[in-house]
Amino acid sequence: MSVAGRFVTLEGGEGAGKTTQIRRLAEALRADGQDVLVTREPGGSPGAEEIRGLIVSGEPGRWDPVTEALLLYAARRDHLERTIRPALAAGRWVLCDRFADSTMAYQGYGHGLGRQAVLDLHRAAIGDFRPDLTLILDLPVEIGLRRAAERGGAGRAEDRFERMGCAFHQRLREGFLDIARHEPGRCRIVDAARDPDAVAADLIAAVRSRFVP
Ligand code: T5A
Repeated sequence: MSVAGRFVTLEGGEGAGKTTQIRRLAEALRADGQDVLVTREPGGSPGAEEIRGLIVSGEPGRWDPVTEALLLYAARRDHLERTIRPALAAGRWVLCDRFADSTMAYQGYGHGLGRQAVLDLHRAAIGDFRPDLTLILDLPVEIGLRRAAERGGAGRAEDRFERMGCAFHQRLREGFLDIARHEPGRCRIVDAARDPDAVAADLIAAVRSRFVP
């Protein structure tokens, strides 16, 4: 495979399996000889991890949507400048558990901020920076929320978004699908309701087919 750094993001709703799958994808790419960094949002740099605590804990209505989006983009800029760009410049592959599409889906579609407001914020905070490839793990809302609950979702310190109700989660699922319709060249939708091995095989194949000549 190429030695150039690549930026690949995994996206999806609650309990979609991003954390499970990003580890497997990293293992497969390392076996291909790539130097891989796994990171996450919100977070991924010391400053952004501090901001994460403000975003993922507390009452669901703690922040209005604009404030929430500003916090997310403050964390994202720090993550980009301190972690992602240096790794890409060093030729590493960066696999990121959530990135800007989560803000579009959760705040733009889920909380009703709208596409244009999120696009404007994106441009102001990080310009035209975009992933090379985005893998969207899609599954019915009830399956994802059940998985998150079984893992110990409700009552966790970080369950603020899981408690936002089914209608919210349905809007953000539609939001992720709409993002893929707007950018079919960058986004791949993967059926995440299947067993982990089947999902992993699709994700690894999607990455190899996108980057291997
Ligand atoms: N947020 C984030 C925004 O609102 N806007 C933004 O811009 C950003 C970046 C934190 C929260 O922040 C919000 C969204 C989030 O609510 P997070 O830390 O990624 O983001 O939190 P979650 O998405 O809630 O992470 P989860 O851990 O719930 O989901 P994952 O990582 O998708 O799922 P995973 O791998 O932990 O799996 C969940 C459970 O399901 C099982 C696993 O073993 C685990 O128990 N599982 C499966 N079971 C059956 N079949 C499969 N295929 C399975 N895959 C996993």
